[in-house]
Amino acid sequence: MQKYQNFYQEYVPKIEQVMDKTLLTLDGPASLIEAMRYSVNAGGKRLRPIMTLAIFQAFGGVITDSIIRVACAVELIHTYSLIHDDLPAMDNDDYRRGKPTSHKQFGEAQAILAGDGLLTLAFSWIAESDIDATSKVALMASLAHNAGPVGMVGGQVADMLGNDLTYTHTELVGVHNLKTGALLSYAALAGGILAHVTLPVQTELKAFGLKYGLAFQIEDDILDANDSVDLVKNTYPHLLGLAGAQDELALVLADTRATLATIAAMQPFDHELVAGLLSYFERKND
Ligand code: GRG
Repeated sequence: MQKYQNFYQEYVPKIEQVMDKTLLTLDGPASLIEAMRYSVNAGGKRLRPIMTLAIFQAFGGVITDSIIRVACAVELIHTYSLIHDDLPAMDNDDYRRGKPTSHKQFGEAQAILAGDGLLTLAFSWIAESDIDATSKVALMASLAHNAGPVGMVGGQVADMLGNDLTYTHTELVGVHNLKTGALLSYAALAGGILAHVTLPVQTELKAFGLKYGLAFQIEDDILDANDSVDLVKNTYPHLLGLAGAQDELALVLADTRATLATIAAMQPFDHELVAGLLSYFERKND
């Protein structure tokens, strides 16, 4: 756990420096770049690039600024999704990470375009990097798949359709896997692709990220339920009760840890560093 905490303390500032330095070199309209930088620099846990970098290093990779930029592509996609999710046509939120949302700060049109800019820039950061061509294509294909209509965007649609439906447990897992799990699954896989692990290990890394994402979403549902009087439809506490949701979280976390054990039996890696990613859950459930 300490190993991961040290890694996190070291790399979050580097992630933020590389992202902002690169955004500042963009030769686009100043107002657009300002809106993109506003949301990218608004804070956040940086969990997705941290996951990629921790897994990359755990399999023997040497982290450089170039690798950090590639790892941050998923953070750009995550940031765009939050900007668009906050828009009046979706969740209509005024604040995100303690600051006015992009559309509150810059207006709706600029917020939509800042999101569009981040979405497309993510692919440039991979395509224009100095990594080998095979890894580039694998990363871009997987990111497009997991962020798009059969991934996060599809999950957001299913989530919105849920306003008029009550999902079963299986359906709820499906929605969460797409909306939240898909980007985390990509983040885990990306670390493996960059470290050139075998295809079977890549498959298990994808599974690790997906399970981590499900746990992340159950945790988010539980935290929201603790903060509100009414249980929101299509959440774990509503479906299973608060105690049932806690039990489900414990089961999913055990399954997530088991996947790391499966990977360790296939290829040696720094298990302690990657297992540290699960400290996100331990802190809150102590
Ligand atoms: C608009 C295409 C589109 C997609 C939106 C990500 C998303 C899909 C919606 C955001 C709302 C939400 C609660 C999503 C679940 C995933 C989640 C808990 C996101 C927040 O991620 P964190 O906690 O955020 O990593 P920070 O601020 O730390 O980066």
